[in-house]
Amino acid sequence: MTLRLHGYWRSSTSYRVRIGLALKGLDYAQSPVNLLTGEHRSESYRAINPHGTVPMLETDHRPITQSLAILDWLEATHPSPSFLPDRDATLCRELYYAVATEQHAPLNPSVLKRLFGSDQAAKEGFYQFIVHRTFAPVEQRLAAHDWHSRDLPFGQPTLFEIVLIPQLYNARRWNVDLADVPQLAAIEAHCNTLPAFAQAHPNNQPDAN
Ligand SMILES: N[C@@H](CCC(=O)N[C@@H](CS)C(=O)NCC(=O)O)C(=O)O
Repeated sequence: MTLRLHGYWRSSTSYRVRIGLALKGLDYAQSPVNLLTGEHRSESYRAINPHGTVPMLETDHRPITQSLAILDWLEATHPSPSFLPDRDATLCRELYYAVATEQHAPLNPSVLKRLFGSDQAAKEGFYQFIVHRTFAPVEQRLAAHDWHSRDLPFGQPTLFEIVLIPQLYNARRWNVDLADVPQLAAIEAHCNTLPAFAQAHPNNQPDAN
């Protein structure tokens, strides 16, 4: 199978997919799409991906857009190791849906620009508000959860970590104070020691600068 990922090094949704591909042990080529110069809005890119977003994964059959659909496809076509735990899969889904949908969507650069123009302070304030609104309840759910292992709430990397780690990376870039989410910070520290997460890290991508 030939796979080609169209993504951007700092895009958190591209980062999700890179972690997923690495956890499944899959090789893939990369075609960087520069979000800063607007390559994702070009006619040629939109002809294949009308959403005009990254990531997009080209497969032998058809291109797939939307990071969660790509991760679902990876799970369906390469079931082992699974992205979901045997136990507590519903809690795992609850947590990753919260981070992926409630946190990521309103923090997209195009949304921030539309709301706040070039007012960086207003963007940062909004960013910090949205991050805390999502992370605080996730942290509480984790405190009440019987962790499957010392380092990971579900005993293995799951869709929760795949979605969480890129959002923590972004939160740090936006100067969000993460002192009140120590469990999330500990999960991040652990994941960053794992080869799949290190390989997928933005700094290790061909278009990183
Ligand atoms: N729901 C989509 C969101 C994709 C998305 O918003 N990607 C961002 C980068 S993280 C993007 O391409 N933004 C371009 C823009 O906002 O113009 C997914 O999960 O793939």
